[in-house]
Amino acid sequence: MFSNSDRFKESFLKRLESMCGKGFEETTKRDQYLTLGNMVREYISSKWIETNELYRSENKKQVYYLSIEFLLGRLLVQNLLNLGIKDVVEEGLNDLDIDLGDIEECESDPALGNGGLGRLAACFLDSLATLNLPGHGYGIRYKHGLFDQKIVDGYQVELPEQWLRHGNVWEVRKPDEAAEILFWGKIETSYDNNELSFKHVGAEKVLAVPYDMPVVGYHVDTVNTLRLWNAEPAAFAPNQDILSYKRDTEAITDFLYPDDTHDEGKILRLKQQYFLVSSSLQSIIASYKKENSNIRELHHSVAIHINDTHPALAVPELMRLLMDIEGLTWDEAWKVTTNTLSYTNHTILSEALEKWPIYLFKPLMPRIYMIIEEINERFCAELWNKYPGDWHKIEHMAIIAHDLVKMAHLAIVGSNSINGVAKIHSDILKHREMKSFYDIYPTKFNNKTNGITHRRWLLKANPGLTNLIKNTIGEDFVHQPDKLIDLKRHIYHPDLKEQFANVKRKRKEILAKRIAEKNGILVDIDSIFDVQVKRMHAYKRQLLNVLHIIYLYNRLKEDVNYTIQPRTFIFGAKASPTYYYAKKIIKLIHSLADKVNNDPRVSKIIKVVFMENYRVSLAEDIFPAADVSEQISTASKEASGTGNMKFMMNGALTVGTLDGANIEIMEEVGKDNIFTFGLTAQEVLNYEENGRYRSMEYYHHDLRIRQVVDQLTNGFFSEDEGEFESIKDSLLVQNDQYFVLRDFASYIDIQEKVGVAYQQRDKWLEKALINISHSGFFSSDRTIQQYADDIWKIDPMGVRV
Ligand code: 9GP
Repeated sequence: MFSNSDRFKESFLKRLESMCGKGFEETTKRDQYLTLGNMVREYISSKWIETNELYRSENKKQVYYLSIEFLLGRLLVQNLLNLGIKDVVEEGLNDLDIDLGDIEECESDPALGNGGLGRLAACFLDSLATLNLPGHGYGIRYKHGLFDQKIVDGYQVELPEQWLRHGNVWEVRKPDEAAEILFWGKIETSYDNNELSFKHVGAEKVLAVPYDMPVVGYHVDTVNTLRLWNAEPAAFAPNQDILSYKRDTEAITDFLYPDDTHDEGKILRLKQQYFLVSSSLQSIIASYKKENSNIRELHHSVAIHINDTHPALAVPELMRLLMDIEGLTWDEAWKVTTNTLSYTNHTILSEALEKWPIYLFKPLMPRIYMIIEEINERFCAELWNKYPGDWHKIEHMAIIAHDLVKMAHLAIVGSNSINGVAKIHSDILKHREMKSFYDIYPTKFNNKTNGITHRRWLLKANPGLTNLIKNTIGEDFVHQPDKLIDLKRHIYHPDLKEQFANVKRKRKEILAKRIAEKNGILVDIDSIFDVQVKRMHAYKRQLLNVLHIIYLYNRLKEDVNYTIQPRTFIFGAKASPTYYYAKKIIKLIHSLADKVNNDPRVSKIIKVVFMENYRVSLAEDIFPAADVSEQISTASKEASGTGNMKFMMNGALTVGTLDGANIEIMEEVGKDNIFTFGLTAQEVLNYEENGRYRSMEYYHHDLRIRQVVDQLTNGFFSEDEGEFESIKDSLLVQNDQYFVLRDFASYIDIQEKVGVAYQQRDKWLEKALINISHSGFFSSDRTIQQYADDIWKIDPMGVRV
């Protein structure tokens, strides 16, 4: 049905009318989207079945990527591209006067994740399938993904996201493969034939029903699987209140990241984590046992990856399944478990390294807690042998300490590989944060610098740039992104520079139009589009960006002769609903935008725009239009960042600290093609250790700083003067934990250099093209190949068509 546009058109019309029961003219865009989506899914099905058959018959090792987040983004156009049928479909639709872009707008943007972590997981799935690697995702089918953000009077308001409201054409429900998960109850221990056995009695049962989604590789036959679990009532025990049981059960998969500031929310998050892990492991073992008889060999056929600490319960759960269900001894089970599991750490921020209070954990998962206790005891005994008498060290490394279960420690002890996500991050893990673990397990630690899929972030998001690159260096980079380096030979060619400038301009026009429609702000296409889009967090320092804008405003007001290259500062960010400081920064950006954009003179030179509801589909419009990429986290705090890579691939220049993958971007493009500033990670860590930083000194000694900080509360903004008091306090009273004032001066300097550099148009274009040429290294294909070779030890299957 997709062999040529006429055949497609014919099948599409027939299907549309029969599916919707109305004539073509009466069908809506949504009818058309659903029809096309169903046709594409059907087309994928045969390849999907073949891939699964191949996996069964070859019985080679497969990897299962367990992640609490998969930030997929829309799938229709990406699937068309990967299947190689986008042109045919687009042509056929055009004949019918239908625009594919309009149809795409009907697809909801599945936001089953928060930010970098979840988007990385989605990029990895795309790369696994494209490299013909047998690798599948396991996650949760949240009924409501990350909230929809509305801005009301400058404040963030959260609305429930509704991606399933109109159904999901890509998923297939598989009730026959449901798994049963047990919570609460107690464990009865007994001796049978000299063997200990454990019986879980009085448990609350939850049914985990899988919904499978196909993951289509680019121009290959491989279609892997993303399995998302849905929580449903299992069996009702007598005396159970059916309604509350149903409500409690379904709540497990209702929301991504329930509010965990109170115990009830914490229990729900723990339930989610165990639910994901138990259902996934049961399913993995069941599928292994279909082709293999010896469970002791599981690790030869299966690798299971723990993405961040959320699925760390895979360690005790795999032990439980191997011992209690499969009958292995502790030692046998431990060998299989540790050889099967690997773990990625994505942050050193202590708030994200989960620790669960025992008083919640133990009653909820009694058997799992018993197993963790045993793992902990054995681990501590090992430590005692190594460091006899060093209680302090043992306490510090223990999995259970101070009435808390430490998930990162559990993941490290139970895995054969622990990796960070950029060189500097992995070094910090090895030599500081996890040093004591590195000392005892030096060979387990390694680095895998993150990557992004160029198929979404270049081919799909920026077809204009993709075509320009194809016309300049051919198509090899499409399959081998490191070939983008070939572009470097052409960067001095005036035609290429002009054409690139045109592509960028067109994308700026598209974004400007969107800004005009959504924000009612008219922006200057010739201004620098200076963009900071990412989650709102103190360490990412959107505040530094804001203070710089206030500084520019002051200069422009104070000195009518002060001229700079016009700039449009664009922000996009969601703040976690209970993170009040982050929400205040959102309000601050809006107040600043009001001030700047309404000043008749200043607004001709700078503008501030906050784009509501930042999400994957919006990002696809933003990255191609950016000139400058703001990556200004406090050095050492951003494990990697992946937005930095997406900007670079679309020819934006980075303004960044020496943090995360910015460092590797600098190594790739050279110091002249990136704007770095600020404290190094070492300097930040030294300050944190020696406590010698005094933000007040910077406030008192630098008049520019004093002025902008005072403006937060002196009536400069039209809000009441207390509105931004907490932000000022964070800088002065709380001694500026993220070194905003310490880096302020060097940020101002580098921003001046950016403005000057932009005016040297020719040189700027060369720098942008150099960035694109070197972005191939940051393809997730490279990252995934490294995981496959070094950690999972899996080989490709299938063939390229
Ligand atoms: O904050 C990191 C970000 O730097 C990294 O790029 C991303 C993917 O590795 O993970 C983020 N971490 C989290 O979202 C939570 O650990």
